[in-house]
Amino acid sequence: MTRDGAEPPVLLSVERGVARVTLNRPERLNALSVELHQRLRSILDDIEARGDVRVMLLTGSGRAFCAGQDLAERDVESDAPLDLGANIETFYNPLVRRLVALPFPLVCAVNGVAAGAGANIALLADIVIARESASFVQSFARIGLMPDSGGTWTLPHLVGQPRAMALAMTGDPIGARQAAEWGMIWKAAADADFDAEVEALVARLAAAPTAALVAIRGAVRGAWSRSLDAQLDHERDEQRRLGRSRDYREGVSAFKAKRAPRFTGA
Ligand code: T3D
Repeated sequence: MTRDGAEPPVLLSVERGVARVTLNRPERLNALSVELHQRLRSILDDIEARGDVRVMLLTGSGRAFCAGQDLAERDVESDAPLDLGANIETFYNPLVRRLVALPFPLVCAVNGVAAGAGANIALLADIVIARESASFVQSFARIGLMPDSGGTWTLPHLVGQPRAMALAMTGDPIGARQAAEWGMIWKAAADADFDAEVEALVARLAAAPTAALVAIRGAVRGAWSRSLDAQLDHERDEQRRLGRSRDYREGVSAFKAKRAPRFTGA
């Protein structure tokens, strides 16, 4: 609860290396208000600073993941000047840049509809798992906008230009199962199994060699803009760095001793 007794717009709990971040405005389908952005930013500050987080789980309260920008905050009835670019520069772009550079993996558990910036934020995660009944909606063109939050970059990389273009131009929803078949997300889980699958996934990642997972993210994302030759150099440099980590020593020792590794993330 906040000081005035209202529920905070984003909830945080940290347990056994898992930071659970829950967008929490269910009556507005977790739409992104200024207050929510500010709270999310301070939560990211907190979980990056504390040093015991090995994976971040982002999900939503209620029946939606996130419906994008809170349109109730947009006064289109008056003649007041509107500068959406300023809002993007202040909130969305810093958020996107931050989420793809977290020092631990990011899992998005898409529990329901993800629309507008909500969809594109979800698609930034290292692993996206969605309830089978969830959907993704590039709803921007329905209100006279184009995709933001990296959507015009992420979507064509994930599903190719023809599908990205049609999704963005029509604003038609795509169901989780179809999204998984198209390679837009990792997995659509049956609604009944969703919570258990998410828990198993984040527990597994929290016990994984964190530095290696972050290096994997950097290499895979970086490959979109590097040549094979440059990628080979990148792999060599990163492998050199990881080869000096305690987790590498632990992984090989555990393999030789035929026991489960105990990675610490270092
Ligand atoms: O502005 C800038 O800074 C630029 C940045 C833009 C980034 C963006 O994200 S732009 C895109 C903004 N988002 C949208 O356009 C999506 C709007 N919402 C929808 O299209 C639909 O609500 C959904 C497809 C997400 C879900 O549809 P449905 O039928 O399941 O639910 P609903 O009945 O439409 O919504 C339920 C309630 O949530 C409803 O309120 P009510 O009538 O019960 O009082 C609805 O108004 C509210 N709601 C849903 N989305 C938003 C919202 N309220 C404010 N902002 C929303 N984005």
